[in-house]
Amino acid sequence: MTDYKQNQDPNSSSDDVEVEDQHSMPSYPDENPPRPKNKSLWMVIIVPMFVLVIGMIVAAKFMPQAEVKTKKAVASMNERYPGYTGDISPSGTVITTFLPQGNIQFAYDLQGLEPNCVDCGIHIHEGTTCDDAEEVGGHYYSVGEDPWTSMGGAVYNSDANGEAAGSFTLKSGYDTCKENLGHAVVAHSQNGTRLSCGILTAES
Ligand SMILES: [Cu+2]
Repeated sequence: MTDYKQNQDPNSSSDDVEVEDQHSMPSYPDENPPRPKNKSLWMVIIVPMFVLVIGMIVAAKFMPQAEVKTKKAVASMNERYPGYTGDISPSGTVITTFLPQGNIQFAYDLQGLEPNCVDCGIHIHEGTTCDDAEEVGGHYYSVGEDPWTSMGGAVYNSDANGEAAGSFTLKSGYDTCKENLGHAVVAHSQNGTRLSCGILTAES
């Protein structure tokens, strides 16, 4: 019987060569860094900041309008034009509204006018008084051509009872309430005579 002895030769180990191949440098991917943190920084800070700035710009655009309390001015037309001694005694109210597009909406509700006055004038004048005819002046505008004309639509038409109610819209160039406050509104007769006068005041 052959006794097989296990060959346990310690020198026979051929795995003795240790592979010291860990010299390869850890590679740093410098060329295309993914930078995930920077990207989220954009999303978290820059984008909301951008939205905030846009929001503030939009808000600022609407702020001046909110700052002006009133966009309407009213005039009581009960006073006779200074120096007018005729027998027409108009009364009533004018309401001017200053629209965002730079237009003035001019609404009137008048009584005591000449009956059946056709395309009779009613205007905002330069003057800021109804006490002195010399100071009421001409029409109040800054655009090239006078808009306070029948062509411009600045008229009223009264009925058989001498009443007139309606409105027209025009552009005078003075499109804010502030610019118009204190100015005189004048209602004219069919022949252009200045009949009544009222000062534009802020609507309460
Ligand atoms: Cu006039």
